[in-house]
Amino acid sequence: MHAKSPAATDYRRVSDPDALATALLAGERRALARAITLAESTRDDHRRIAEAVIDKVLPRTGKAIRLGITGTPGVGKSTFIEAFGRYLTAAGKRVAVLAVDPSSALSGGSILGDKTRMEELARDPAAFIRPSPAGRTLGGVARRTREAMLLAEAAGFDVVIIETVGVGQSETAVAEMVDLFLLLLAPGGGDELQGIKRGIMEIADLVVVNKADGDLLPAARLAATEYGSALRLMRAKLAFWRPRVLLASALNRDGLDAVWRSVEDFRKAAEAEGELGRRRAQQANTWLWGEIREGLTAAFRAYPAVARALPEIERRVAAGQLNPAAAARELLKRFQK
Ligand SMILES: Nc1nc2c(ncn2[C@@H]2O[C@H](COP(=O)(O)OP(=O)(O)OP(=O)(O)O)[C@@H](O)[C@H]2O)c(=O)[nH]1
Ligand SMILES: [Mg+2]
Repeated sequence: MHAKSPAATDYRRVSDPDALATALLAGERRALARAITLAESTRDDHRRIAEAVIDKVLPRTGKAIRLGITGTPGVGKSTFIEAFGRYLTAAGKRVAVLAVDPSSALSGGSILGDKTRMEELARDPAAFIRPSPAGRTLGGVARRTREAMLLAEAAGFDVVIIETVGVGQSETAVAEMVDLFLLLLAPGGGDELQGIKRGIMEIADLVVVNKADGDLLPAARLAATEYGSALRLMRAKLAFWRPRVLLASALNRDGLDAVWRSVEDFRKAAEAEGELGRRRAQQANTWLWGEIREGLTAAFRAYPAVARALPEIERRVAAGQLNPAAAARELLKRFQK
């Protein structure tokens, strides 16, 4: 498939937006990897190239199904994504897997870093796996993941899976960039034991109880029933969709087609209602304002008259000597001059 010409190019060095965009649109995975690396870079010149590439390919984005997957450590995310990813590529789809994990910068590790559990998918020519970008803020990590998602779509991936660990704030960030959100659970334990926050249940469009195999099968069935009742008691997030609870075994690769059918049902229902377009328009607006906030904050901090006064003002606010609202007004006045 990747015959002569792409192999002749070392995309790790390519910095011409036109060349990168062309190769990316042709589905060249190394060009995609390079474009994402540039988007993740902290260097301004790199980011400018990435932005130019994104500008060029933007009309070719938006066709993929964007799927968020979350679950607490050990529930089987890696195993499930490998199994589900292989199921999809066997069905002729191209699958990109990205991760949002702001904690990885601190721990040094990264979800999806454990390639061991996704060996097959990592070697699959129809799949593309990218670990979470390093970054100190969730905002920064989320922005880079959004850009990686657009780039992957332009490169022709039909399904973009965004993985996150179901323990922090990252689910909300992921919910703001996907079409549907899948919560992976393990049998038994109850939600407290599984460390699941109610808020995560509320944003789930699909709940999959994994490990429904062997000795765990009865417990998985019970958990599915319990979560089904819990979901029925919550107010519906969407008028056109009732969250579903499914059973699966990532290990035995069971139940994957039912998961995919639900994803497709969701998408069809959302499209019929015009909801998919609305959701994405809303997400684009949220993204726009996130960027504006980040850009303004950076400009504000760098502004000399602000930068000079900031340490002392922050100190006095912290010491309770200065009202934060008044302090902010004072700093904003300096910025506006
Ligand atoms: N019985 C059974 N075990 C499973 C299944 N899926 C995953 N496991 C096992 O559960 C353990 C954790 O699986 P992972 O896929 O690494 O889970 P994870 O959610 O990616 O974990 P973290 O990356 O630590 O967050 C492994 O020992 C898997 O073999 C399943 O469907 N059935
Ligand atoms: Mg994992």
